[in-house]
Amino acid sequence: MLKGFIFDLDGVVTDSAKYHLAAWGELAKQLGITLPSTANAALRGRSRMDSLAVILSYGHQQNQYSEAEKENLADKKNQRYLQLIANMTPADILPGINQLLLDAKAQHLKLAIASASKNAPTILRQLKLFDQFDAIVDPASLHRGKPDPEIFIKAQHLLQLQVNEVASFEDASAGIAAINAAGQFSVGIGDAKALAAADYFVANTGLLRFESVTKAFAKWQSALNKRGDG
Ligand code: B16
Ligand code: MG
Repeated sequence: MLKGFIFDLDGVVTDSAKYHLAAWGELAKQLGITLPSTANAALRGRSRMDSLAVILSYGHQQNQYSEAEKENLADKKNQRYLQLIANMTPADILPGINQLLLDAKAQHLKLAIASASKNAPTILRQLKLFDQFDAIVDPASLHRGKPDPEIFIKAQHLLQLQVNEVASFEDASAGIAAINAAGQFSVGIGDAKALAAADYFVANTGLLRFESVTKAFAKWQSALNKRGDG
């Protein structure tokens, strides 16, 4: 039985990617690096330090800085990012998400956030959603990033639920891989090709319906039961 939803934040609850990209773009400019048009997709769901590595690689500068200097660069980007997200409001919640949360709450589902972002609590407060969630995984507590399943397993444990009792939502292919590796029901939102491995898919959050997700979950669950591993 479905008892919980686990959400990625950026690209699922809100579009913080545009602020990440703007802040990285400013840092890149200061370093004399031009970001390619593929940068947004490349940065999606990656940790802060992994994102910096991608930015530096665009300028062939990955070997030019000490670890301490890299920490400083990442910190500089984060300070700018914090300035940008300070302007976020509930209007920045992606379409369909408020209704989905309301419907899930009405059915007494527990809710968690599984985001790679250390700024997730700040963003949720800006969106006035912080109190809606029963658990927010602290990414600093993790050993491995997505596509490793660790963050989704942790969120499920924080909700005190079993693997066949949760549905997890992601916009990044590495996120869907992480959910699938955790053995959870995966909901992909965005690019059909990139998210082909998802158990259930919609092109954007505005198309998410609580009933459709629960129906697809029930189908997945009964297929698991038939196979004997549900
Ligand atoms: P921070 P998600 C991810 O969020 C973003 O997609 C990614 O671009 C960002 O680098 C990462 O969080 C870390 O964010 O610098 O705020 O700790 O998609 O996992 O919700
Ligand atoms: Mg995301």
